[in-house]
Amino acid sequence: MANNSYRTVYAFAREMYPKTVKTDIQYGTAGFRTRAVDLEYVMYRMGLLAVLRARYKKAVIGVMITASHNPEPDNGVKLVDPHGEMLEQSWEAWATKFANVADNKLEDTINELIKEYNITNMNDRVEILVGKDTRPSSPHLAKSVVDGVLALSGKPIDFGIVTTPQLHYFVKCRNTRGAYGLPTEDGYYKKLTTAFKNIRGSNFTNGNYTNRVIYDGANGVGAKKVKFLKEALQGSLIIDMYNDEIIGSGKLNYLCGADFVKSQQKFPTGLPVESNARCCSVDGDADRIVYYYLDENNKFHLMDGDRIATLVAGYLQEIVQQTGIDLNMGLVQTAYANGASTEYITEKLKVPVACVPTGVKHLHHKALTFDIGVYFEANGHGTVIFSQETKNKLKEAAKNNSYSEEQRKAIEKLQILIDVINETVGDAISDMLLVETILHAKGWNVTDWEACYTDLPNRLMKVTVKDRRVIKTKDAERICVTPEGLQKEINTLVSKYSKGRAFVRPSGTEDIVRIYAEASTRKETDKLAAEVALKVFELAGGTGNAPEIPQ
Ligand code: 16G
Ligand code: MG
Repeated sequence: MANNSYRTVYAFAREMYPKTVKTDIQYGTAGFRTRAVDLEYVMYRMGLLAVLRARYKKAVIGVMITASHNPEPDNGVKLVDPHGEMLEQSWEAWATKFANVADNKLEDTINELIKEYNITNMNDRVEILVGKDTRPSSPHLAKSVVDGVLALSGKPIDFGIVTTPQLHYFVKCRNTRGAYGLPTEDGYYKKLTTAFKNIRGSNFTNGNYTNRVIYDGANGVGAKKVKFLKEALQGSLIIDMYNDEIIGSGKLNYLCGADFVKSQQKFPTGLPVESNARCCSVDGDADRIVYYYLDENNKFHLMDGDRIATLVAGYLQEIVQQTGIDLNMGLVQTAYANGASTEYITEKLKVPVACVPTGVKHLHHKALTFDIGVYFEANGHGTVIFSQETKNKLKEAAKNNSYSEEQRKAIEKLQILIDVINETVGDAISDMLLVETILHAKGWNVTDWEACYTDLPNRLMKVTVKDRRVIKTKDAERICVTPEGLQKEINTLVSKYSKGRAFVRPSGTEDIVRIYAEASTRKETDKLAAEVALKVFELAGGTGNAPEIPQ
């Protein structure tokens, strides 16, 4: 298949994008992520791969340049599949292979892929949508992707600076020929805000709910884009924005943003201190959101992805019941979900919960098995997916006179609500509009929301080991299979504590083992986490200083 017309690929690779790094990198849970200076040839090769993927799928493919919540010297890239979802797992291995082959083996690798998938339409001018976040390194890395696309005669369409979920949305719009929405930024704001304003009606406040939120843009694309969102919202929601320095400020994600707030459990820098005011933070590419507030004593209260998940699932459950249509709804979480949230949602709200391994693709995949699948990671990444059958059922029912007026109102509401949601992937902007819609409907302020259940104290720790691959897990990462004996030790430790739970797993993004623990008190939780960490250190080849057990 390598004919003369593809000579440019290899010339480019040799002259302009030579492989500059010897060590291999891996297409992980969120694509490639490393120092921006090491990514040029990787970007070029992802441009090539995107064209091949698009020809194989006979569809538009996306390439997003971002390193999400990582600090500014880093950057990264991930591919977006035709329905706007993450790249299919079997192609992750190809991405890894493409990134790591020597320059003089690139041609062979391309041919190998073409052969394996029997790609015969190598002349199709497939469209590749390219998006990037606000990092100073992003524009020139985007150029490398574009060169890769052009080298294989694909058609790059550069969307400029967009959020990750916006790019996912554009890909889906393009592939559904506009049925999902207009594939433009304006189309995106219009779809979301029209639905939002429609549900909210003319009463912007309700009960304890006030329509103002303090918003931390993490000095990234989430700040840049909210300006447009605000215009489209026409005062129905007042977004007071902070941390909105855009390019070149060097402060992206620094002491602010969703990852900082969630992992440090702290109020971010740059926001005004106002007791009981509803605040939210997004991450560097705006695909995660967490809420929080400071109480009268300046105590920090976090409303993370679990809280959002329970709020959303609970509300949808209510509406679904009002419609009188039989729809099965489920919530998908990971082992990191706070035990109290799982208990609340299963016992109180009676919504079934599924647990899957960490990583958006696993959650998304499982959510697809329900009529309405809600998924959220504790870190604030999540969305809701409605099956096509569900959408059809709602459409039919809306026209069916045998439903009562009340039922039809609920059906209509649910249909509009679907348009507030970006179903392709977790989307901070869309999730914010969804949370605000539900709080408004319930007439809740942030403390009413928090009162649903009380989180169990929890602790995250990390341990460095010689080779993190010695840790193997099963049962959605809740059970550790190797090294032998470790799980038994964890069980013994956990059994000493009331409401104790702990698990360990190798990180997919860093060279470490992660430990999670929860128990009924803060002191017990810290102790349990450290004890488990020490066992990992002892049995899994820990390096450096052994974890200390607090007394
Ligand atoms: C990536 C994942 C995120 C996951 C995190 C876990 C995507 C888009 N992102 O950021 O879902 O929570 O990795 O990191 O899948 P870890 O494996 O280092 O704990
Ligand atoms: Mg992100």
